[in-house]
Amino acid sequence: MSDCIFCKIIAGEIPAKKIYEDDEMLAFHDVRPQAPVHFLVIPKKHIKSIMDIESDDTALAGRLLSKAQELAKEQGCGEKGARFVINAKDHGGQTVDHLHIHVLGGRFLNWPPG
Ligand code: DGP
Repeated sequence: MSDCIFCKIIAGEIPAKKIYEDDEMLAFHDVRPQAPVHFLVIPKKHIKSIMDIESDDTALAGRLLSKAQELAKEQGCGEKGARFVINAKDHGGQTVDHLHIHVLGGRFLNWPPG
């Protein structure tokens, strides 16, 4: 989508610190990190939110989750763990309307988030 920040990152129109890329997904560091490790895993397909995933997208969603886990381990979170977050729509605190998994780690994270 032409007005989507994450689609612009995928297209290379906005720079990002990428940590992984393949034909269907991209992972990059969050511009406003909330923990020593904070990156996002996104599909290249523009899906607005987890609320908009359709049956054709479920295998892709599984691969996004699997890659998030793999990258979390690569970023040093394998032993102590990490938090995997998907904000959805207004009440979920989603600010960028392109599906993304936050992966946060490198410090203890309180729960509930508030
Ligand atoms: P959410 O609130 O779940 O929609 O989180 C969106 C995240 O995206 C937020 O933590 C900041 C991050 N973000 C927004 N714009 C950019 C950008 O241009 N580059 C990068 N790397 N991250 C961005």
